[in-house]
Amino acid sequence: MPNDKKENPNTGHEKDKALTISRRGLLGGTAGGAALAGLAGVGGLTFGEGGYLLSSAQAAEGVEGAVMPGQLDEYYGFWSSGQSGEVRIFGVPSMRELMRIPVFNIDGARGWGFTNASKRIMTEGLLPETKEFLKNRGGMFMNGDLHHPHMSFTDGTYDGRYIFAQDKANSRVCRIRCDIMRVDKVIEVPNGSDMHGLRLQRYPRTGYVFVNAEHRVPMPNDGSVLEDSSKYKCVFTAIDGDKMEVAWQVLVDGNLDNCDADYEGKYAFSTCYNSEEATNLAGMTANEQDWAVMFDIKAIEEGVKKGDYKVMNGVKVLDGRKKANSPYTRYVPISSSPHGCNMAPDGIHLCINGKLSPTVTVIDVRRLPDLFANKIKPRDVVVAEPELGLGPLHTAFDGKGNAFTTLFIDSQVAKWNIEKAKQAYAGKKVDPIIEKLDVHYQPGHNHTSMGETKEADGKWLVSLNKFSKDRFINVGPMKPENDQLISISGDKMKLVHDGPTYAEPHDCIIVRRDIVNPKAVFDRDDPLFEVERQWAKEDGIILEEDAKVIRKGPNKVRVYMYSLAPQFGLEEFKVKQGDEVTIILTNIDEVDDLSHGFTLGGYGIAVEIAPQETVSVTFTADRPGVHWYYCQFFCHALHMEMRGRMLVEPRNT
Ligand code: K7E
Ligand code: CUA
Repeated sequence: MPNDKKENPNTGHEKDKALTISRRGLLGGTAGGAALAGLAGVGGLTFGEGGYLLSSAQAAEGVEGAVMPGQLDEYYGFWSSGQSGEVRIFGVPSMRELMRIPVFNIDGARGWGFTNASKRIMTEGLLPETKEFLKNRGGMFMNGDLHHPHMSFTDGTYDGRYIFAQDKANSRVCRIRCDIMRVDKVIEVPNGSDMHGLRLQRYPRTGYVFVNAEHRVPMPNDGSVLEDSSKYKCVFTAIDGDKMEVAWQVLVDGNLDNCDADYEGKYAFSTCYNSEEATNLAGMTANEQDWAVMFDIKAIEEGVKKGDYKVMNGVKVLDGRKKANSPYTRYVPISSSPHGCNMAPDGIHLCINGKLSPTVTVIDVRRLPDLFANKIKPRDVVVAEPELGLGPLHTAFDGKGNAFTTLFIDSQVAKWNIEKAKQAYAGKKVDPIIEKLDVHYQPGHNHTSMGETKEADGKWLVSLNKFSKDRFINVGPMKPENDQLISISGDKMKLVHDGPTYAEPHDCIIVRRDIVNPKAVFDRDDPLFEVERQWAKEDGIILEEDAKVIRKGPNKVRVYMYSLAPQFGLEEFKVKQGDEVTIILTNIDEVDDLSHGFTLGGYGIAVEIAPQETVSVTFTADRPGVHWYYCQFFCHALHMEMRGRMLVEPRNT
């Protein structure tokens, strides 16, 4: 490449060949892809045999899990980001972060929180009182705490339709469309505070999205009850994942934490602590016993049919509290403060992770009909309780009868055999623990490839560690987390990768890549921009062709323009100071990966427009003067030139 550089006689600057070629290719047509390739200028890198880039990464070739440049991962990973509020897409086993899906956060690269569609999605499902509260706060929450992303199921395995996740900070649940990897629905869950545990109905399909209110609050939480915590309540919620509406709620004792569901569509489960119903640490950990709560889905559905509920905040709430002697719930005593709740892919064994207790309690869900029929006692559903080490938080499975439990305090993952644990519980002298592997450090969740489905394949285990300490160079007082990849296909667990991540993955899922098939470009009739299509119809505009300013009233204009690399449909448009301006942008490029952006200088507006997508933004043009808009994704050799001016004419001064 250096040899290709020539002096440009006009500027005296070096001009490189790649740029010349791409300009020529581009100015002649819409060869955006070719331009990008040219611009990327693979200078400095050489290709080895087989097309691999020769680099330091070559040392990894042949090493288990190595995904060489040019190779693709076998799995999609969907990572939570905790307090960052988004979902991240990883490649597994390379552990490369591939993309982020903004959800409860604001994202200027993607226009999330800026576009009319994203604002509508983030606000339309909020409760009336929340909308009122947010009125003078920009209309929407700016943060979320997303712990648990899970993909929709059909017949016990992932179906590639949706990912659902919760927001602990502002009690919401979102749905991500996997065909475009964007959020299409967000709802706020009433009657509960701080939605935390979230899992999905596995059979026959999702179906229900189960979510747990973590904190007990008065109901209604309107200030009429404050100090008297005996009046605080907690609910288990089932959301209809198709409609994204709350189907029903069940009042429970204690604090719910994590949840899961069976493989037959009959039961859901939650870990439950703070049976004391206290409000401080000492109180919450006073009892030696808490519970795992079993929910009988069919009984609850019958209860709803019979009208055995109270309507609160528009939602049917059934009483599943212990003292109510409820047909809907059973409380299985577990040592104090259990945390993770994980259903094994065998469809039989439910693992309740002890957290404060060094044990995992294994429940055989085939015994639940007898429990609900009061034929056996609650603890009779327990078939094993292996002691694994300090701080068991979550358990993952290989589909071959083994379980992998994170030990937060010991900084280890314990591999153990479920069958042997049952034998030991029955009194046999066998050790269920197969192996313990150090992880670095303090693991929370772990997850295996396809591990929460009936297609668990026992290949990979990811340990999401809360502390990285000395694993990476020092970046200041705040350090990354450390997500470690462990091979579990052999006899021994093998740690193969350290992956730093930004605050804070709690949970992840690892999905076989053939299940996930997102589109490369939008369909022009995507429901995401139905509103904009309606506007265009009403204004006699063809979105793909027209670039026009339509005045809708003395103070209201709609500006339609398309984008086609490297130009916007309008090089300038004029509005009056104080106008409510809606800009409707349609990216008519059809090339993969050719997103444009629209950033309006000094107006705090930035959006992404993916190929064949239409987006709109609305704002008040209250700053007079010349304001440049420009494309914010490097899309073309003439990307810098992809811009125009908004002229804001002062109003009668
Ligand atoms: Cu264990 Cu929120 Cu799933 Cu964190 S939770 S670790
Ligand atoms: Cu379009 Cu940069």
